[in-house]
Amino acid sequence: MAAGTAQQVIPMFRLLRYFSIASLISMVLAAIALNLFNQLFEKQQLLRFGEHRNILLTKAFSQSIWPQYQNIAKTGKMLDAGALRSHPEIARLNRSVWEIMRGSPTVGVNIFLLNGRTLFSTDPAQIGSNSSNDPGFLSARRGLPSSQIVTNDKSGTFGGKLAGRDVLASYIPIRGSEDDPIEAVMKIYTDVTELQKNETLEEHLLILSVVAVLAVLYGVLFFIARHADRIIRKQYEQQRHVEQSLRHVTTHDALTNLPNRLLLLDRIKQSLPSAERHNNLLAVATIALDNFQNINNSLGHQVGDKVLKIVAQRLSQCLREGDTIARVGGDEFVASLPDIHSNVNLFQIAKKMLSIISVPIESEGRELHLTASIGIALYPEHGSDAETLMRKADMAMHSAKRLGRNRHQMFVEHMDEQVQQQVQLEDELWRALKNNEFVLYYQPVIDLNSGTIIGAEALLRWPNEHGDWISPSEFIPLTEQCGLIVPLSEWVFSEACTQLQMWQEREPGLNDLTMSVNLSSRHFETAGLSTMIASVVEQAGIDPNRLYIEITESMLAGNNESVLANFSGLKRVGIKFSLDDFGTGYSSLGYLRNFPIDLLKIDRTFVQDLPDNADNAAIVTTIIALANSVNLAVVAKGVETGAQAAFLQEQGCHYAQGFLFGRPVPPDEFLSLVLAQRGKNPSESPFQLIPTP
Ligand SMILES: Nc1nc2c(ncn2[C@@H]2O[C@H](COP(=O)(O)OP(=O)(O)OP(=O)(O)O)[C@@H](O)[C@H]2O)c(=O)[nH]1
Ligand SMILES: [Mg+2]
Repeated sequence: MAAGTAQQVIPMFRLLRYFSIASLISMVLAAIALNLFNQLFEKQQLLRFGEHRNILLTKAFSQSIWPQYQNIAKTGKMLDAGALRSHPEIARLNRSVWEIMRGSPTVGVNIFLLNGRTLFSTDPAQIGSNSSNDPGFLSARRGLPSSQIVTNDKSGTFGGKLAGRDVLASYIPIRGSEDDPIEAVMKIYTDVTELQKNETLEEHLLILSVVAVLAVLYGVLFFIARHADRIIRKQYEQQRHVEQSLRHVTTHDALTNLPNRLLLLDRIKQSLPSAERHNNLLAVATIALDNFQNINNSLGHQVGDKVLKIVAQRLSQCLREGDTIARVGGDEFVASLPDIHSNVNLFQIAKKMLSIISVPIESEGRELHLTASIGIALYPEHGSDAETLMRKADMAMHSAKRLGRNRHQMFVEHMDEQVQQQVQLEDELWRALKNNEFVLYYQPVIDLNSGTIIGAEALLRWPNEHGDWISPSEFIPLTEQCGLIVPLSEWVFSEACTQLQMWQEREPGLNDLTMSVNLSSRHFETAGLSTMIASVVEQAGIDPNRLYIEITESMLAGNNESVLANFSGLKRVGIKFSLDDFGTGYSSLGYLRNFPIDLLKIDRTFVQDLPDNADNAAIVTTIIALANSVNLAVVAKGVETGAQAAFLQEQGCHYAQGFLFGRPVPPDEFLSLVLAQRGKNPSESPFQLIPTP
């Protein structure tokens, strides 16, 4: 398996097998070698022993018997074979020889004259025959005794008497003493069959005992080798186990046990050639949970982990054979889907994934509702390598998020640029915060009855490098996505509160001014928000009652625990809440029981056509009446004309903001505006538009 995930397994060294084979071969070779050596050695031994005995025999014969036959030795060469056989001297010699041979293993004797003629033989048939070319005879005639063993004699020597026997034949010169000349050559046949048999038996016994010793040695070594083999096996198993665990750890996600990015890339790489061969599509889908951070923030990391495991299990259920689902980080999963035959097929899988994720998850007695955004890239249309496909699926997923989440989105070419622009903008935003490039403008909020500025709404502004203002609606969603919203919000609160304090320091009479600050929904769901704002207020040294946090209706829906905690925490320290854009959402005051709001802000869309637009007039009238019935103050936004202001005041609206009273301005201008207004006679106030009755 890859990035080296398909690793080679090193085979185990099979000690016992090699030991057994090598030992067996060694034993057989040792037995053969021993046998050969022994045979050679014993034959030599037998030859030496037999020859020595025959030399002694010949010596005795030469000295005691042979001198009696000098006569026939001389005349014998003139006689033919028949005459020799019937010669009385030969008959006497025959008896003498048989006399000597009795009781000994000698089974035959020949006596050759120096010309090679057989003068005498215990086998009469051989008398008179010629052995002048016999190598044994020739050697003996030169004075060198010579012997040879004929095993299992087939020649039928001595008329067949020695057939099948082992015979030692020695040629020995006959002479009176050592220094005398050679007179004849004696050939002595000795039957060594029994001797040979005994030797062979001894030889077998020796081999057997050597083999037995080797077998015992083998047995001892076998036990040692078996023990060593077991240790090797155990170590090998342990090593394999460690390797397998290591391979698993490096290729799988620890939390969900799904393959990780490394293994996924490998699987995609493996599937691509097959997709190319069979002309199939291969899809890579990035599945990212929506707003998963809320779960971590409101219920804790442990619940978040549990949710991730459940999602991993569910996604695995959507897979077909050959598919892979991997967790590649945080709340992001990537599926490799080879063998896709059509887009319809693919969208069915994506829908199945979305629907299985949306099944509520039970956790500690509550139901969690999850959604996800899926981005899909296809081989070969969007890329031909795993990395490109994964990158494009990721872009498509981000696009699905931008389009509202809980959907699947196929990659389309221009996404590349969009995402790059977004990444660049994210970088710029982070840099802007670091370099203090953001600024706050302040828009006056007017008391419609007195016409005085009672407070300011802090509005975030960001000038780009050309000096143009970039609208918060353009960059706030991005700051929420990239996590910048939290530090940015912190900065906004700190800046606005400090500013309020600075105005008051410069003009102590302004200690009744209020400050409204907008809060992002994402930030409202962040644990610890209330502590952060409380400490900012404390550090700035302002009265918490003068700070209004602007939230929207949708932020209160959903019973989010962090929201509840933040809301009550902020209320406890005395900070107030205004409900922004009222009328555009649920328009229900029912949930105000859980969230006691201090101020209601009517959205500009209802104000813009007042008083002529009857529908808007009816809505605004109803909202004001509703608010008054529960003793809620009301601010109308987007007031641009005197007629709008007059209508609102008539309906009982308390406060207003809009271009009629002042655009958002830098802090110094705002201060001048307030001071200018407060310095005037109320009747001259530009905001005292409606004459007091
Ligand atoms: N419980 C848990 N949370 C994790 C883990 N890894 C990352 N996270 C969190 O997962 C969250 C992923 O956040 P994002 O995907 O950026 O944001 P989101 O809230 O899901 O919002 P969108 O994806 O934009 O819809 C972050 O808050 C991470 O801290 C983990 O192993 N366990
Ligand atoms: Mg997410």
